[in-house]
Amino acid sequence: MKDAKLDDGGAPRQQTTARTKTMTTAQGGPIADDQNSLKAGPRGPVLLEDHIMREKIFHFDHERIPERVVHARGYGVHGHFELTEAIPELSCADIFQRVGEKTPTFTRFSTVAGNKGSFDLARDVRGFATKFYTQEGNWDLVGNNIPVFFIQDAIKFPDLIHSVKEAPDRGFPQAQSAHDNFWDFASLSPESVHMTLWQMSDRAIPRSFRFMEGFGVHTFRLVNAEGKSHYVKFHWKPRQGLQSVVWNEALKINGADPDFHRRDMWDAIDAGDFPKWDLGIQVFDDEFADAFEFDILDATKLIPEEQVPVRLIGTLTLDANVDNFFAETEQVAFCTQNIVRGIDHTNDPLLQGRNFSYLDTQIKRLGGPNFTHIPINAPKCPMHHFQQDGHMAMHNPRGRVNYEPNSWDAEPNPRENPKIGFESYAEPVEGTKQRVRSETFADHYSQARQFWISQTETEQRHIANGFTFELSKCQREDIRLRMLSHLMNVHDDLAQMVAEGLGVVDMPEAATPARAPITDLPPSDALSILKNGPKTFAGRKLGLFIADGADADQVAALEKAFKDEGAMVAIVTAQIFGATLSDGSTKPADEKIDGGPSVVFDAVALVMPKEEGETLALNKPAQDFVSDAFAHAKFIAYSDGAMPLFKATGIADKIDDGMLKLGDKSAKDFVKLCRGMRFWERETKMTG
Ligand code: HDE
Repeated sequence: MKDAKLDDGGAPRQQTTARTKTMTTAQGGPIADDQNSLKAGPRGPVLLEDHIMREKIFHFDHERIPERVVHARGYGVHGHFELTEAIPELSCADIFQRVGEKTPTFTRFSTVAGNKGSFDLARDVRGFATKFYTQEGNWDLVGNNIPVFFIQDAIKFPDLIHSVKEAPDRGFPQAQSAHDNFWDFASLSPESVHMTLWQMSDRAIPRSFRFMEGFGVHTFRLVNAEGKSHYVKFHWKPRQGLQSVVWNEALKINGADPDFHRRDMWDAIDAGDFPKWDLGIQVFDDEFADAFEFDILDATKLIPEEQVPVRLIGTLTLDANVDNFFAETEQVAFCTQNIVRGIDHTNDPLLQGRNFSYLDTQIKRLGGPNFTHIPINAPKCPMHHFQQDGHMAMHNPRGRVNYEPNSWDAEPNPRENPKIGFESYAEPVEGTKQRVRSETFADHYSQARQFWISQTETEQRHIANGFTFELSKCQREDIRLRMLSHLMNVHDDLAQMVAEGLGVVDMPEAATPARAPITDLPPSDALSILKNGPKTFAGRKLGLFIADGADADQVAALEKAFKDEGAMVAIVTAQIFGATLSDGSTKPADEKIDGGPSVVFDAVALVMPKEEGETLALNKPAQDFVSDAFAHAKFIAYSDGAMPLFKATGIADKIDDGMLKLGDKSAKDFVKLCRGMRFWERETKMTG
């Protein structure tokens, strides 16, 4: 409604209705006019006395808090964890005791390198951090979507992050590792070679947060009521299956929809399609640890699932979007030190460093030690302690007792409780004080090779292309060659493919390994995305491009078949008002063609009469819709009328088994085809 006061400078403002509330200052004083500042006359200076304007602008000036130094761009969602298998024999953690019990959670997904306003589909590791509000305190599992890390010792973390983030002199490149500084650091730190293979793989360009795994990365401990400990690695297995996009697609998605991942999560939850992950544990003892080829304290190594199977013990369901992004997603503070009785740390030097870093960074980021008073961070179980005061103290104890021991018996007067209190695992520790790296951490290539040989050909091609792309962005040849010298120790095929991609004629000498790689580690299927893809098209999205005169039956059949599968369908047209179908009905559009390019869909269908196909053949966004879907190996259904568009984009004579002609085949046949996600065969016929 138009504001009367703005127009006539004094007429009464619109009446408040039962659903609106009187606007007030932060001090609670009702506000009569929020449009005009207090002035000395209509054209006179604004008066400093205007406490309403000053308060409003002062608050606005202080809206921002420092963004996270890493993982600045993220997206948080509420959910719950339900225990499906109790493990009292392994851990006395309260959360692991009663099958069927639900524990509330908050999960934040993130990219690592980009700033808060960067795009979602950067080639990057994704954070996967979950806070469990257990009845015995908060447990934060602060993991990533990749099970290994770049470095072995936390003291290298600032260097790693400085190298990948924008250069300090020029302030770019942003949200990407494709530059000299990162590859300089990586190639001078052979311990990061294994992780770079994961980072160059499609794991680093997930289709959605919903379709990726999560890993606690480090080895932790589970400790039972008798104080007995087992080692554990935590895994999140998505019920939705694994899926990624291709690199050329990622580049285009970032332009078409920089919020692609957060929008996907919001939309799925909003539609009631709640994503689920199973919590898996790999449990092992000292005997296994001693016999294992690598050091279980080395975060650049994983334990193949074939060697220690993943046991599923519970399910995480994400079922509610936040009410307020800042209050929840921005202010949530994960700390690896937040563990509960029954879970403990190990001597992994990366984990030990993290335990210092997270608490420290939260104090700066959230302005003081009372960030645990912010609702998203506060435990949901009772808590009593003598911590007091400080900035923004919200929970202030009553009464005179604020120290321990004391002889008062007034309530509340918290006391220690050895029966249920946290106890560190009684690990015998002894050693000489020295600044060293254990020799057991020295093998940097064997698991990189194992990762490589575990991939399908398509995935290997993508990894080699990833290295080629990134190293091609390095201006210094010596950096490119130094990285290549490491890849030569991983696998000849990889080194050759990258060398060819870069146009290297004289291969460098292979890097000298600190320890000879093991070359006979067997492949592990669990490391491949394509071997662990979804079995249905559920949760995916079809882009249905239609034009005036489109066959109403074909459109309806496609919509029905995909909805029955549990997939979403977005209608795309040349104009946002939609299209008039063959039966005279109007089909409203979800996207105009240039706002809904095929890169934001998992599969596409084109239904249009020939005349419209001819007009659209001259439309650049329509051409891109078709040629990108084809190049990105997507399944394509089409009516005859789309042929002029196919001709204009050069694919009319390349019709393949990933394309289905409606009429000859049904919408249901197309759904079946789409369950394969991509028609990878097509990719082998393309270069670049
Ligand atoms: Fe983090 N990391 N990290 N990290 N990390 C942060 O804490 C740090 C590491 C991870 O959604 C920071 O609250 C060090 C591994 C996630 O809010 C900071 C080291 C893994 C998130 C920090 C690591 C992670 C962070 C920045 C090397 C996977 C986002 C803001 C020893 C297991 C959490 C913050 C969220 C965030 C430090 C390495 C995961 C600075 C020193 C390995 C998912 O404290």
